[in-house]
Amino acid sequence: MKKAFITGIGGQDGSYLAEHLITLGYEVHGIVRRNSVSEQQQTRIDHLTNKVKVYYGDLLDQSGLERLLREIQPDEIYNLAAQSHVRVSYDIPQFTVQTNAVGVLNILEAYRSACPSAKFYQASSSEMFGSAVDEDGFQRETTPMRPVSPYGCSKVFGFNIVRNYRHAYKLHASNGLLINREPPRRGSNFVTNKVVKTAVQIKLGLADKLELGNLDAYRDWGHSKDYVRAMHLILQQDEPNDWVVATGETRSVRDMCKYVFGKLELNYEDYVIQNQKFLRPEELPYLKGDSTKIRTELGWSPEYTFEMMMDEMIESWMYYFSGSIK
Ligand code: F7E
Repeated sequence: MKKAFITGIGGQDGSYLAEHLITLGYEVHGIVRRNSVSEQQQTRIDHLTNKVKVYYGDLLDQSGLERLLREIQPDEIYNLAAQSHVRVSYDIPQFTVQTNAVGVLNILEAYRSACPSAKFYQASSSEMFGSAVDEDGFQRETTPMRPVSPYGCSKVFGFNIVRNYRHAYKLHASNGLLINREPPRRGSNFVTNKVVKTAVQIKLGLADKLELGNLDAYRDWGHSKDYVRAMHLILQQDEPNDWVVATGETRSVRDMCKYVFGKLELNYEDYVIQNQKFLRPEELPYLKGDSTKIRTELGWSPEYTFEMMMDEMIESWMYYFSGSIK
């Protein structure tokens, strides 16, 4: 039985990845950060309680990571833990950089010392491309990195230190450069779930407006379940590498509002207003990933369309607020 160790197992990708690995027969271990409301730490993995081994851990606590890796001796390590909110990275820039940059170095050091023959996956991000777009409108493995947030800058360090350790210490350490992943388990302060949750509340008479930031930002939105399959696939290769994982389609926040409100037989223009507080000091205006490399070399492709994913989120919030699927 293969063993996997997941940092950020309580997050959206971590929880879907744990489910995926369990179905493949893995023994799954993971860490969650301690906070004062313990019920909130494992809500996304409550249904896996007897199937995963969860420990307290933190990317900033290298000795704790090293001890766990030494005890568990995993075959695969997935580093998904991060301060993952881009706008919030402006509020807590030092914590973001400590966790997302120095934290990667910490787990790499623990891995190198405790179980160097394991394979390592780093959750890199399309935010690393920032304002750089190739002439054909896509971002791909060769696109320059010009991040536009403390989050993006911290992820660039994580990406590069993984490559550095791969070459310097001959470690099987890979980067997945993932574009936005949006399942129903997404935090509701990210735009997709915020739009769907509030639109459903409006439909049910529980809210009367939706306050957003920039409606004209374009993103390439895929489903986390498709992306965790890619993470696992990346670690099944003989050689480590870097891979962009994306749907290749882009839509604006406005397009998404139009779709979600339309599905609920509402006109988004009657409810959506802009609030300055959701604007970012510097915005990444446009994202569209080219995942040709992983599609052609590893045979990955997404199963969810944008519409399937948004419909799933609408159903999930409908069920949450009204107890029935309408
Ligand atoms: O914003 C705009 C906002 O916060 C998407 C993370 O997983 O993907 C994610 O980062 C867009 C931005 O995700 C609101 O300005 C408008 O242009 O859902 P988001 P993100 O910043 O793209 C990347 C790949 C990651 O790696 C990150 O970890 O939507 N937007 N109005 C808004 N965004 C939010 N959150 N809230 C609004 O009210």
